[in-house]
Amino acid sequence: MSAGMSHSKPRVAYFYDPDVGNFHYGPMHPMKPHRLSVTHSLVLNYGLHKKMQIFQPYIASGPDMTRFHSEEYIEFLQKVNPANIQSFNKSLTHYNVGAADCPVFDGLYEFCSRYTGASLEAAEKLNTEAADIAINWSGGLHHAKKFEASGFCYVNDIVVAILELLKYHGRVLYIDIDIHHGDGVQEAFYLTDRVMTVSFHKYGNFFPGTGHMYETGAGSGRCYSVNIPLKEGMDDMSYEFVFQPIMQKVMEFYRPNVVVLQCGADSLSGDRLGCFNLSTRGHGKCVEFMKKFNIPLMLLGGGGYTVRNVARLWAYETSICCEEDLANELPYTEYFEYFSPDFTLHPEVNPRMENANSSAYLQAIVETIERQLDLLAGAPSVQMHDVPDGFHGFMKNRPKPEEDPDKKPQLMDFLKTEHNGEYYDGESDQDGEEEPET
Ligand code: EL8
Ligand code: ZN
Repeated sequence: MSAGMSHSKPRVAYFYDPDVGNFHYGPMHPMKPHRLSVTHSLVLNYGLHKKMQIFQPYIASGPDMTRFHSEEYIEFLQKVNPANIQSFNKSLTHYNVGAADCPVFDGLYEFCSRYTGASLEAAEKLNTEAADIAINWSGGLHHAKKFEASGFCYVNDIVVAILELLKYHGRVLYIDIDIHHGDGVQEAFYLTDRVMTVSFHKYGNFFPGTGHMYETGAGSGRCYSVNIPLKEGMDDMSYEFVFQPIMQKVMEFYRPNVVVLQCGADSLSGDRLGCFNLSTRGHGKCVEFMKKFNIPLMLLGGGGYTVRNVARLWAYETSICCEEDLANELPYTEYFEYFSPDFTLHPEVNPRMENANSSAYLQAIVETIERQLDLLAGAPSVQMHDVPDGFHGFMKNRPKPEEDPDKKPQLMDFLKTEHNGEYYDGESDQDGEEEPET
């Protein structure tokens, strides 16, 4: 970051597409892109737009997406729509689209282009050192796989953005604090030491069923996937107890050149689909902790199904990046009634919620993970290779960064080429949870 010796505030690039909140997964569906409009209204009415650069983001193309996803899958997403769905029966099943979790809705492909384009341009801002922190709350859709949709996620904007970061950064650290395991990102980079993935999540009878602490990577990626499986009821103190020592050790041992933090808001107390008990301040402490390392940082959204709390959290975490204190009394916005009856930024957590994570359990997890990290024989010696020409196709007319042979590695040799479940137990333990109270 450009802080240098005298403490200057980090340069924040914030991406917001005014149309992205108008897409709709369908009646009753818990994923509501409208939450992004509510978030943005708080950001504006707190005056945070004066403290950062706001960009209407690039709209990703098919070729941008097929840097990770298969061409057949992206072509399918481009073609399918509610009017022609009946002529895609086989493909719908094949690509896991059309059922309750990943429905076909009006503008589906356009929605994917917008949230993915924002994450891609956020990566470009960090690559060209035009910003110290880049924020895209519409991104963070961490379940999407190379060949299929999963868990409300169709295109994995995180993987696409990390591939862009790898053009100029030897080592990328991905951290996931969504309550669900970041399986799509872990799978994409499971075989490489160029990306370390660290996921804190609910594990046990919970979607997607992966994320056991013994999923540690394979081949060149052995030890570079880190999973912290947690039980229901995680509160601020417990979360800090595991997050800070583990991330401190990861930073010392892996020495990443850039950090991507998925800030899924479904780990907050009271989330419609979640079962943790974090406060906005407790969740935000993870952002504060990672920001302190003064390494280029990308913040992405993710899950989050109690809309008023998603907006509160992401507005608050935007303020942390801008180093601006926000009053607990919310400013008036067109969505003011969402925040009744308290109209405050920091809602109370559930004082009666039991924390199933005992101190002994958490201590054992930290010790196990620290032993895994001790196996890291220092930061990987990352050989830089020329990037194949095709990777400069993104935003062609943008100035190409100066040609620096030390900055452009080979990207594709580590992507999982097989879509196989060999590292997982095959079927994810799709939880049989009842549909939440609406
Ligand atoms: C629920 C899977 C979890 O409700 C997806 O849980 C997590 C995505 C995430 C739930 C529901 C779930 N799906 N990742 O945050 O970080 C297990 N799906 C659901 C879908 C449609 C729906 C209601 C629930 O609306 C209906 F189709 F019923 F109208
Ligand atoms: Zn989630």
